[in-house]
Amino acid sequence: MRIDIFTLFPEMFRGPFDSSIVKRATDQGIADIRIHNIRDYSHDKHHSADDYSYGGGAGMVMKPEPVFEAMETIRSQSSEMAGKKTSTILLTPQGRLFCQPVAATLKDYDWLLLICGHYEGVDERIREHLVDDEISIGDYVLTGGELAAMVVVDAVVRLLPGALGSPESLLNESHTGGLLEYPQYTRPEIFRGWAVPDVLLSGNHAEIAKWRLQQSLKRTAERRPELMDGKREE
Ligand code: 6GU
Repeated sequence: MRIDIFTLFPEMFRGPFDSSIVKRATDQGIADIRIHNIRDYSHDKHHSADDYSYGGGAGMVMKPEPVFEAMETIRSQSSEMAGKKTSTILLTPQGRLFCQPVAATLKDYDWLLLICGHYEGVDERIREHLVDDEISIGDYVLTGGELAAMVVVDAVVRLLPGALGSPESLLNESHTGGLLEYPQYTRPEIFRGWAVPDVLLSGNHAEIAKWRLQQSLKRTAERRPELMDGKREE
């Protein structure tokens, strides 16, 4: 998967993409992530990327020209991606809510172009004429779309074939089947007097699976009741 990120703060991406699963995926060639500074595509004296809002009011708006030029430059330099399944996504608090099914849909794309919105907003013509999709990662306001882009990239890249050591680890994790994950234990069997549940030591795989499903249902019902609709142990 090729991922191009357009941002006013490219330095923010160094740490998160240089560690853990995303780093391994890029090292292995599973993901090709490229960061572009929108300001490099602004040609006035100060390389400005924002301007006042028509109609007045507080807050600056991201100008269309540098964003369009950055996007068009990268697209025209990427003829190898012509005809590939592509989505251009704006990260904005006004976008549709990101969740595991959205991540699972995005993993099937060959090329994601992510625009990190900033300041008080972006010129509406970016939305109308450059972008296919708008995503928010939750109902709170971040300074910019950069952290949201990192969240989306992390959640999508770990779903790519080969990104995780063992693909089975995707099967039982929280949100995959629409439920939260069951409690997990590792050694020691007794830690400070607190014992691992007997069933997990029983070797009875059917009983263990049943216990885990019960625990997932209980935990989801208690913590995230809105996820429960229609989910009951048969
Ligand atoms: Cl994508 N951007 C900003 N600025 N704030 C957010 C967000 C995105 N998602 C949640 N809050």
